[in-house]
Amino acid sequence: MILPIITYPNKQLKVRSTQVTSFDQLLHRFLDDMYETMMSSNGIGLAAIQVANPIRVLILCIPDGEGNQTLENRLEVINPSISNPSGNTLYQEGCLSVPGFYEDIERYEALTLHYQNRHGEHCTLEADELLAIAIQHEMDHLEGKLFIEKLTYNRRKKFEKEYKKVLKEKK
Ligand code: Y12
Ligand code: CO
Repeated sequence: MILPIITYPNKQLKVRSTQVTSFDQLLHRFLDDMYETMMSSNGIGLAAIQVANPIRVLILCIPDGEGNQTLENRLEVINPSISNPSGNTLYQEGCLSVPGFYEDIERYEALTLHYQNRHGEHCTLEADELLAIAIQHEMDHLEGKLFIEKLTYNRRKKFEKEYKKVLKEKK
């Protein structure tokens, strides 16, 4: 089932998500719905709060070298934390909850991700490049943070002006 994605400035996006404790069929169905929703919107990452569910869940599907998003690359991340962050990198980020806006954001270049899978099993993953960036972007959502909050004061002002226009055109 495709779920509606909530967009900025919806205040729900500011909510801090809570830990998952049940790894049951309801969660599995929700993960499948998140995947369908993300793929149908041409996304590569989605956090549960973006579909109005404030739980510590995110999904990713990073395109392969040919630009294809395959099931093998589908990653379901529950109750994540990171360790060993290293380096810095700039990448032009976009977000399904801030449609039409892309901006260079600085992130760690590499990190170790600790998380649980849909069965509650504890997993570890070494991430770099786009995967590391996407993990950080999605984990910010779990804290109620959007990438636009990382913009400089002037860039943020410009964004607010541009975004207002986008919202007006949509009406
Ligand atoms: C690097 C940077 C950001 C992330 C987080 C995941 N972000 C996305 O998946 C964003 C996808 C996106 C897709 C859009 O739709 C189309 O391109 C058709 C889009 O649309 C518009 O802006 C109109 C915006 C964002 C991971 C890694
Ligand atoms: Co996002």
